[in-house]
Amino acid sequence: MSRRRTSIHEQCRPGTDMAWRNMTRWLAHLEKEGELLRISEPVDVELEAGAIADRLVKSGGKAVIFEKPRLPNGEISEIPLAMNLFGSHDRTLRALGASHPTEVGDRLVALMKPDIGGIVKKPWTGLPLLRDAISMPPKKVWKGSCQRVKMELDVTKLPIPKTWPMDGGRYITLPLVVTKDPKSGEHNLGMYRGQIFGPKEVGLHWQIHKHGADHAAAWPDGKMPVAICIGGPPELIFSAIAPLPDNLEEYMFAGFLGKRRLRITKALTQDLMVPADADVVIEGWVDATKTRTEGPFGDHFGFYSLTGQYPVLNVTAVTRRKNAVLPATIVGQPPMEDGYLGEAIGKQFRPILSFQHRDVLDLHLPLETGFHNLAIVKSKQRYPRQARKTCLGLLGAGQMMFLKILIATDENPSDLESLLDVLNDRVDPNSDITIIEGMVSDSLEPASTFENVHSKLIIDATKLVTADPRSGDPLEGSFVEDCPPWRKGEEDAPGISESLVAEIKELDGVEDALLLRNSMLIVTVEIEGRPDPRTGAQWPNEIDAEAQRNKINQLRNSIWQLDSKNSLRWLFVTDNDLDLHGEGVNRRLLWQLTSRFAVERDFIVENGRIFWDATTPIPSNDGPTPVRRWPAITMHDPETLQSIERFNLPPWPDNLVM
Ligand SMILES: [Mn+2]
Repeated sequence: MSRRRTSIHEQCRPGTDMAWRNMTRWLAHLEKEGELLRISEPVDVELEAGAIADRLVKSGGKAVIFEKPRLPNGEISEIPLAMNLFGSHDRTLRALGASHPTEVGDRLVALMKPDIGGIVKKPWTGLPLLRDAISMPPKKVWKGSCQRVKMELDVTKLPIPKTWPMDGGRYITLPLVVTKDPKSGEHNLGMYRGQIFGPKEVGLHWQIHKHGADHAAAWPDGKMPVAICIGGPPELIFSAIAPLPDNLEEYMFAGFLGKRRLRITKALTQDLMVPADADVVIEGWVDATKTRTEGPFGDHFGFYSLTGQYPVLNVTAVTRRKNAVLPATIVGQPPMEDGYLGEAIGKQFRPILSFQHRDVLDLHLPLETGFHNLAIVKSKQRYPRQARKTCLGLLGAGQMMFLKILIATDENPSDLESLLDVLNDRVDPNSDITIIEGMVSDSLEPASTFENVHSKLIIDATKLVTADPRSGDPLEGSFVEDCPPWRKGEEDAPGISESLVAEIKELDGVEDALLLRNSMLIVTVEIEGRPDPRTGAQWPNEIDAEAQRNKINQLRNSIWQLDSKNSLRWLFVTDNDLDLHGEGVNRRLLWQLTSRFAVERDFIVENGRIFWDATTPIPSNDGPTPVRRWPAITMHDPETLQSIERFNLPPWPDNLVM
């Protein structure tokens, strides 16, 4: 590499061989491209900044830098706050230093390929090889720019936002949490939100499934060193959220992404190495045996994640770069910035996924469903039921263990219309549905019957291959399995008529109905005592819950009765807060039908028909399956929405809930 000094702008061209190296360069690039909104008048870090960022991301707008973030005590922070830095497809791609959506994954696969013969024979050798392939050890430097300014021991002075009105406090939303393995000393970088409890205390929300929690569980008694780094080059932020195997260090991956060894330096008060170019570093220790109530927090499913017990970081140093900027994000009802981040990461890792799961041809995790609720999988389908096997394999791949619904298709998985077609034409409820009970779920999944445990639904909407027993062309010595002709593609799939839909609309309790395809109906209802979207429901209400169950059952039975030919194969019921004929209804449908729904409670197959209840469940103990406390939906206060009108912002899109 040439040592010639180049100007910042020269270094900031997207798609070149350059890494961003620090946050300043990324911001300079955004500014040059006209994608950075500077707000120089004071903006409250509590609620205002988040609402502005939300409006910008929802309208496909610019990144924003708040030059004078106003702290809750009225002081102006000495550090600017930056939000929506990655809030579009194109911006995430450039932040990754990539010029096309699978560049990173292609580079990784290329590194692994020399031994491709061995991997095909012994696929389990792939992971260590991935680690060897990325032989980019971080580079230790004596002085990190992240330690240039030593700050007062008071994290409340940082411009950390509170993004939603019912949040338990202010949260670090893009934290890079550094932990290390007590035995090997290997470092991990993970993104676990940090709740500001006080000047020297930060809550650490590492979920039980995360690598940081694994380190904590292995830590011997005593003070475990932990650092929360904020900012730094985008490649560092991406490496913290990338779905890396536990044996691949994020520091190495950051070097790989940036095509240059990551600079790290010794923390000042803890035995840890931290990224030298982070904007802010909060050092401290954790007693892994002690916890405190953390939450609630308006989260990426569009719900407040409820309170839970999590460990606390006891702060021993706060340092920063000279021109530090503190990046933050807001999560909530999609589309949100984390959706774009997740989508970009998903695409970039697709080649690796296909390398390890060789039957996966394509995969779509719609950002409208918060990623973990739904995966649409296009699989190789050479032998009978191969797609089902592929789906099961995916459930073992990293974060995909959290998926609730998997749909296998032969069509383009990103095309929602074609998805509806195949669900209508190629799903026989009697034989294309697989439910796996009692599996791992995300701690943030509110609909699951139990925290961290739920059932999974696999829907096989693929064409039948010739060797399938249903194809009618049995293999020697095998039998034919019953299969309706439409499932074989021999005739059009049966459905119901518009006049039947009109009759259904007249039924007691039906507010509105929409026929998505000829065998797929969605019905909205009013549920008395439904948890208020603004507050949620903490405690069981057995009377309302029973009335809800009765109403839904009655409705189901009446509709089934009207459809005497069993031609309605999909019946979805949801609350009447969804306008079935409004603009953008499909995106909202994806969110609503998957987020208020638990497979173990709300899914019934009877007489070749599927019933899917996506009404907000009322907490209850007495029903056939319990319903936990229900979280509030993230919504801005009317006063906040009013106060941000003083800025010249693009309008809210009109297909949103709030
Ligand atoms: Mn890790």
